[in-house]
Amino acid sequence: MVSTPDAATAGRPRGRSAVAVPELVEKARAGDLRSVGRLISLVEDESPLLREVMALLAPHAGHAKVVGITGSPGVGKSTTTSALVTELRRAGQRVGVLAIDPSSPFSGGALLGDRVRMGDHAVDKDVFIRSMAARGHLGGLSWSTPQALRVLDAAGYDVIIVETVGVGQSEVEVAGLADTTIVLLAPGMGDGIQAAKAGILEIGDLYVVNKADRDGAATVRRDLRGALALSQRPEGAWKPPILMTTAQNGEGLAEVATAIEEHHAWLEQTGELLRRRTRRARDEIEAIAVTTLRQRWAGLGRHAELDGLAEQVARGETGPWAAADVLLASHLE
Ligand SMILES: Nc1nc2c(ncn2[C@@H]2O[C@H](COP(=O)(O)OP(=O)(O)OP(=O)(O)O)[C@@H](O)[C@H]2O)c(=O)[nH]1
Ligand SMILES: [Mg+2]
Repeated sequence: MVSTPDAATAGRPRGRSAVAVPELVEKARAGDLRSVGRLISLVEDESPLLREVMALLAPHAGHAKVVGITGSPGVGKSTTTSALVTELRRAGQRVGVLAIDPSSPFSGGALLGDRVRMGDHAVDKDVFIRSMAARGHLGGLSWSTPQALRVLDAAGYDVIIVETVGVGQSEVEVAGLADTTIVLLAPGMGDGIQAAKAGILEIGDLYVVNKADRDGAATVRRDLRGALALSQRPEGAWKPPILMTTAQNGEGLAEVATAIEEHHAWLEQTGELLRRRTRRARDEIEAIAVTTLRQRWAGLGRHAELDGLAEQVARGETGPWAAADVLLASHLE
């Protein structure tokens, strides 16, 4: 048997010329963790190969349940994620985890602590864990995350957990990416009304008060229940439950897994699942389109055009809207 050149190059370390996309996609779909990792690296590297990768993956995606976990630093997101993975594995589910740090331009290193906390699952071939920096992406979180999700979805993971470090706006952003958003709170994290921050009362499908072993957990739950009762949700909307966990020893995580199932069933019954996924796809398309456009005029030797227009606007020779029209017209063909 003579091995084909494609098969020989597909397993090599990163490097554009060494990548044979169809083989890589096949291997990833067959459960090869290294290939899955390489596809996610293509997302991180904003590789031009993504056009082909996403086209090949698209028919195989749409099966995974996407669960977002958000909350202030230190509430126990990583510990909860790890405990939830344990719970889901017990039920035989294959699980992907994406830990995203929207504030960090660094990949991996910034979230090294998370990897250590996820150590329990390091040898489980049905668990894929990856830290991803949202980097200085022109398109930000909405550019990279849906594409990384598609990789894991098409690779056959039943549940994908997206953990984001909560920094203001990103909490709301991640809610737009997930089917089910879990907002995590904990006692001893500053004032009791942390829930009112960053629109957290609107985005949660499940609320989890973690560190239930600590004093003050019941107070956090009570305050949250009061705040949620006051917040406006439309008629017939999902009523988010409040659950208590001690992630450190896995207590309460079975209930969280059940609540995720219940919420997912509700999403399917009401048609909200398709609506959410359509919204996610819409953001993704927009992010790719805008990024592509910016790349075009920032491309080699194309800066000159924007610079020239900028000078004209600065001199008062033309207005910024007319200049933008010129720029768009020359890049949209
Ligand atoms: N007492 C107690 N401590 C916990 C519990 N869950 C997590 N912790 C501890 O809380 C600290 C923070 O946990 P992490 O899981 O790293 O929290 P995080 O939200 O991922 O933190 P960042 O990623 O830095 O935002 C760690 O020291 C955990 O051991 C719990 O249920 N009870
Ligand atoms: Mg963490």
